[in-house]
Amino acid sequence: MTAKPEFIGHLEKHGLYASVVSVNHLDELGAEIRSLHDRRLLDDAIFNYTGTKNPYHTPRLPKNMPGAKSIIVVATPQPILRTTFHRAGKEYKLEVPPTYWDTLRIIKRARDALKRAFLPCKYRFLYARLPQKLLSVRSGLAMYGRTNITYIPKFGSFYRPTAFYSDYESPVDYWQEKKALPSCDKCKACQKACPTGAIQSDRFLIKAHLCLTYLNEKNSKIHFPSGVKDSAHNTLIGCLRCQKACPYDKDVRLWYEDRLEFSEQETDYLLKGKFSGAKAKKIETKLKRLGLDLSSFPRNLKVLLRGESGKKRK
Ligand code: B12
Ligand code: SF4
Ligand code: SF4
Repeated sequence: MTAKPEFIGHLEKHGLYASVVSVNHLDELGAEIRSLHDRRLLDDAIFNYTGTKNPYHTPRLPKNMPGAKSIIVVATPQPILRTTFHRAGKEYKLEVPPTYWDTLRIIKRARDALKRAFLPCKYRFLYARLPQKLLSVRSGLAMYGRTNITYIPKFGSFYRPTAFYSDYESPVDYWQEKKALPSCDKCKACQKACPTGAIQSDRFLIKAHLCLTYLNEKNSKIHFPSGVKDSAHNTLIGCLRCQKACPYDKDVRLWYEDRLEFSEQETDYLLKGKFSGAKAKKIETKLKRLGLDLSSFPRNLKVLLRGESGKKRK
């Protein structure tokens, strides 16, 4: 058996996890997602989620690295971000799930770690837009849960996968069959916790167009469907219900980083939803540190605070 490439152990010493596959699998990665869409198992809105220009399911080798040899995927563990809003004399701690924030910093950290791991060789690492979960699982780095989110040892689903094309030719190609978490056979925790019925018992592939994240990442002008209860909302963007319910996330579900506070005036401003000029720019700069922008305000904050004050009245 070929030994594990040294760079993987080097990254682990710095708290990052990695795997590598041959670039020859690039087409297979995209084709697998496209075939779900062709078979009408994947909604158009999800298939086209990142736009129709360079979509994640039709990856192409970058023009400036035509001789790429491998695709390396790096997993960076990330906690939940907790931020504080002040409203009518009360303090509300609201959450932003892992992977929404510090994206550029995480990509840079992963690339820098790779560069260091290969020294004195100077390989190149170019950011790759492709199906990141599928790559993580096909490379053996992660496993799928029935949530359709992917899980690594120790950090569960609390990690961001980042893929790079590289001119490094790996002696090992970790490409393999997809694996599900061993407990998914008997467990229904995520399905029970899902507030919108996106996780179904008769199929592994979720109905992603029902997922709350799909609904609350849309522009604030778009209302939530009437069937979505106030109690469904649990984070400023996205949703953490299925992740918090999963036994594979038991060691990380209370892993938080506290970041920023919004005064009564700032909270009121965000809830009014009339954004323009310097004030809007200033608050948007602040929101960026949470991985947010003004597009999902006031809707998401309004509905979340409504649910939170409801809870306090009980
Ligand atoms: C489109 C998209 C969404 C859509 C659709 C989600 C979905 N499930 O497809 C929406 C907006 C709903 C969404 C939501 C979220 N997303 Co999102 N999303 C993406 C994006 C752009 C593409 C995902 C994709 O490929 N979808 C297409 C489907 C078909 O792919 P798939 O889910 O991998 O499908 C596989 C499984 O179903 C599996 N499968 C099917 N049957 C079976 C049977 C068995 C036995 C097995 C083993 C497997 C298996 O095979 C399928 C592929 O062939 C990626 C970024 C990227 N470029 O990859 C981020 C990404 C996947 N999202 C991410 C995250 C974190 C989320 C949220 C958790 C955010 C949140 N906290 O709210 C939620 C989770 C929702 C959920 N339960 O999936 C992370 C995942 C990190 C991780 N640890 O896995 C990514 C990688 C972004 C990132 N870089 O951080 N997302
Ligand atoms: S993120 Fe929320 S809405 Fe989406 S599948 Fe998980 S629990 Fe359901
Ligand atoms: S909650 Fe249970 S069924 Fe859902 S992903 Fe986790 S182990 Fe699998």
